Amino acid sequence: MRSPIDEERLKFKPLLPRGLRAISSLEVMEGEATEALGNQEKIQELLPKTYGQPVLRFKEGASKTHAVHRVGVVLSGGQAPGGHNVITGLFDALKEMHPGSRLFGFLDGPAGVVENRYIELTEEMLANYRNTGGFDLLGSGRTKIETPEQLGASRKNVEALNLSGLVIIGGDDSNTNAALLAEFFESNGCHTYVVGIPKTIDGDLKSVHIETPFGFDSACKTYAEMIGNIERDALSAKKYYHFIKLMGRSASHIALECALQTHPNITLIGEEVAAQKMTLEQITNQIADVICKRALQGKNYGVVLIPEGLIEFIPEMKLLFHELGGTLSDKARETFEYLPKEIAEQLLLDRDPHGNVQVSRISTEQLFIHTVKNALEARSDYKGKFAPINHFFGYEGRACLPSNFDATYCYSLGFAAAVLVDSGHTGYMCSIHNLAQPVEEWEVGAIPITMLMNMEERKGKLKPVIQKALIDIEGEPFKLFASKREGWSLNDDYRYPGPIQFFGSDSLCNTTTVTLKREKHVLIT
Ligand code: FBP
Repeated sequence: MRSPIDEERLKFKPLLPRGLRAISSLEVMEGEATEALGNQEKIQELLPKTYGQPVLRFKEGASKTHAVHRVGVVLSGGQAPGGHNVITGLFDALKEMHPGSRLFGFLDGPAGVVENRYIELTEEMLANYRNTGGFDLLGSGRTKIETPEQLGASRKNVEALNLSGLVIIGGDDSNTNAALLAEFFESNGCHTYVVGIPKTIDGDLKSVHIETPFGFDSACKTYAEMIGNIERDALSAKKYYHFIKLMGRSASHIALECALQTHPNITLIGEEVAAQKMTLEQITNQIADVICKRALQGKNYGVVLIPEGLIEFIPEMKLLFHELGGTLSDKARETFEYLPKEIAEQLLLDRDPHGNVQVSRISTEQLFIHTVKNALEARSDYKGKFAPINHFFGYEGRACLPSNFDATYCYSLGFAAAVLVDSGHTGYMCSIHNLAQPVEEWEVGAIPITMLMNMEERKGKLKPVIQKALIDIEGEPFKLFASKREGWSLNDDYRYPGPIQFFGSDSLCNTTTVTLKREKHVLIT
């Protein structure tokens, strides 16, 4: 049985940007030719058919009739709030262009495409998933499509279904899959156009053209609510230090956004640690210094945010990850032996199918509790009481009800994907601009996925992949944080954002992240 809030959310009708409302008369305009982010020659050599395609913008034109389409859709990688709305947007747009069009959902992520597991999606089925969180409509997975067998099987399956389009909803790794499939289909005379949708709570799939991936807004709001609650508890009980690890496999966007929303005492940022080449000992001392200063004020409590990806940015840990699985150098061995046993064991876990370290399974917050405790014990001038509690806020934020922003953004992304399939574009990712402005003013188009790619080492080999967008420590969001953090470390200037709001004024319900607003120079302090 549905909860009352689920019932209400099913009735929510996302607005469409002005530029998507007349979907039957949209024209796709080609802009400038593009280049890959890095290793241009190699990416062009590996993806010759889809490389260098132009940026696209949608524009209202003359009304036209549309072909019947059969389109496949797949949810890929980690859950992110709003995924179901991409699917409902895609479905509604296809039906609006031609009521005879049909949508098929592949099950359990890219594996469903390779293994030909799918269901047909109908209005009745989707009626229960509008504006809901999670990826449970189809399930998800992290299969990397790269071998000739996987590529061949995918082609056979989309051809057997006679698909004119395949829409892949995913993060950097899943959209790398989309780029490889688009190239393979084009090179082999397969007429299924592949379109990518930018998704990830981590916030690291972005560029000049992709202002934010979907899911980041809702996930950060969920974590910020929980952090605010903990801050208030800390301030009430005045006896615990809360060490909170936050998701964000590589980039620290989530930690930065949550800090801007909640003003905790300490927030570590992986990109800054990397830029300053800070060692484990230096980071530990930085935290211990704040704890000592607060103890002098009689404050033996506080909140510390730790991005899960931080661990890979610490130089000695980076070296260790690089050498694990082979012979360890003296330096790497020394680091390994220094770690508490359970953390050292977590480091030995298998990597995911894309070669990423599974940082969500490494208790970095416990590592810092351990090192900070030792550091404080060694300080003769520290007279405070250190009672730490560890938390991990990760999976809690990935399947929540999407905020109005994500529900609306995703619905529009689904519409944009339908336009791309209809206009015969492949190897593209939908891109919507002006997202910090009201929905009516959003501008819709697409960019070739190759534009986001470079060559990186994965499982010991150089591969063409989408480059993760890390925090720019010269950028506006970080600069705002840097200007405030000293004050937040000592004066408990906590903020309590409360739960995501769906009903009420625009400032409560329809505002997006501080990160996006600062990046787009929408003034806020
Ligand atoms: P995506 O990049 O696929 O969106 O997933 C990101 C993420 O949520 C990370 O924040 C986290 O480290 C990882 O997924 C956890 O992966 P898994 O779901 O496989 O445990």
